[in-house]
Amino acid sequence: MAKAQMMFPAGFRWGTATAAYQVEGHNTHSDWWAWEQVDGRILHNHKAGQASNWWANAEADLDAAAHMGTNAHRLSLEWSRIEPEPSVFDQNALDRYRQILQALHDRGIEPMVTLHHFSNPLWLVEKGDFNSQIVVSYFQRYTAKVVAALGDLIPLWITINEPMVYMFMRYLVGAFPAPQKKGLLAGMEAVKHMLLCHAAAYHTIKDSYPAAQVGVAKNFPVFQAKPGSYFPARWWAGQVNFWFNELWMQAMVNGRLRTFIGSTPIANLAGSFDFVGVNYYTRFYVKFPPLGGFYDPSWGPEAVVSDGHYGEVYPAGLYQVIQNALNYHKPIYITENGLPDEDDDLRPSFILTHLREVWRAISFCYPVMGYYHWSLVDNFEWDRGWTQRFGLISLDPETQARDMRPSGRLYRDICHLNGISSEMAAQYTPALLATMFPGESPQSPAWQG
Ligand code: IFM
Repeated sequence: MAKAQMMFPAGFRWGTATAAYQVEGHNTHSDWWAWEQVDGRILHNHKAGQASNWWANAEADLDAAAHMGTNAHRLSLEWSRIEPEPSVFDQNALDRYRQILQALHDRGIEPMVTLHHFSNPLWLVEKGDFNSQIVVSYFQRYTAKVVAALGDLIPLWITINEPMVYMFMRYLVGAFPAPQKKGLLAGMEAVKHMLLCHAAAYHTIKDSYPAAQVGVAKNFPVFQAKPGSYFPARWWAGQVNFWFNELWMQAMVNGRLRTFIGSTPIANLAGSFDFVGVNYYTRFYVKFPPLGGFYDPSWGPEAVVSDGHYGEVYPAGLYQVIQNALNYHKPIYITENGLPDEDDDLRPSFILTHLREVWRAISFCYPVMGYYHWSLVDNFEWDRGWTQRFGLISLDPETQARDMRPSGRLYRDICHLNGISSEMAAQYTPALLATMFPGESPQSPAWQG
């Protein structure tokens, strides 16, 4: 039977991704935990609570990840667990992380570990966290502790997750736990301090483990002016793209941060990344003039939009951001890609169409080393609480009952094949078969033979 296949290179990382606060549960020393307690901040006043219960039993989901045939997983460490009070490091927490990392290795799953994923120890917030340069020495000390305790188990590191999303949601939108100072200037100052933290962590890791690969997971939305827009709108979309997508990357390349009036050097930053971590979700039509919101959520009649108006499903954008990432001349990992889709009616085709873009990039010899689907299991989605379900495995946070979604079974088939196939399209998303694999059908002679 000759069914069409798009095969990936041997050793390609088939991964899933999670973050500590979103799955572990009971991170009571985190700024998010305190933030959630006030009504009106999280949609429907949802609480993380025990989340996906990973602190007690990550192993259950890791078994499922192994059963799926994944060979990579991206997870994060919760700083507020490791250092619940300034200078007080919790050995039990480090031991538990060691257990989880070992559990990954034991299942043939390579860990990629994020040091900072949107959550701060409460004590750090009291000291001004990213508003103050003081954060850099604290972040370096935390990193050094993690490197000493866990470094032998971590081949791939992410220092900071989605720094520009973090800046935007926290300093400009105000939907993430409040910093001491808000607004654009404070936000830009925070970006500078995040870059300094990144550089300090990069060198701390490399000093002990020169072969470790260290990067940042950067969210790269596609920003566009609405089709048919005039020059000012297109110019503005370019500006948004520069400040949100390029600024951080250029700083890591050049060691200089562009400001509104020039640029400022950042010590030890130039060249401090070994790969580009791409988080890709969607395309935004940028509003011009930017009044009453920065993007236009009327996606157009053909657009497929995921739950809760999270965003347009736009697979071609993944290819575009991979092409842009080539500018940095480093290996590329798709460190997050996924969508909220509780009833799983979009996810199977989302996965196949996005992976086709990855395959297309690889077939042009673009160095894409792995794909980490967000997420392995439903988890606490920050300000949107439990309303958005990203998991290949569904979760009832009350009972902790889990069920593999059809997309989880599809991902299992993909990992086992090391590719995507017309047979998968026929089985999981028949409507896609003709467009993705023209001429292929279960009725065709090739499938009968
Ligand atoms: O859940 C988040 C994750 O923490 C960061 N990237 C986007 C995901 C989906 O919104």
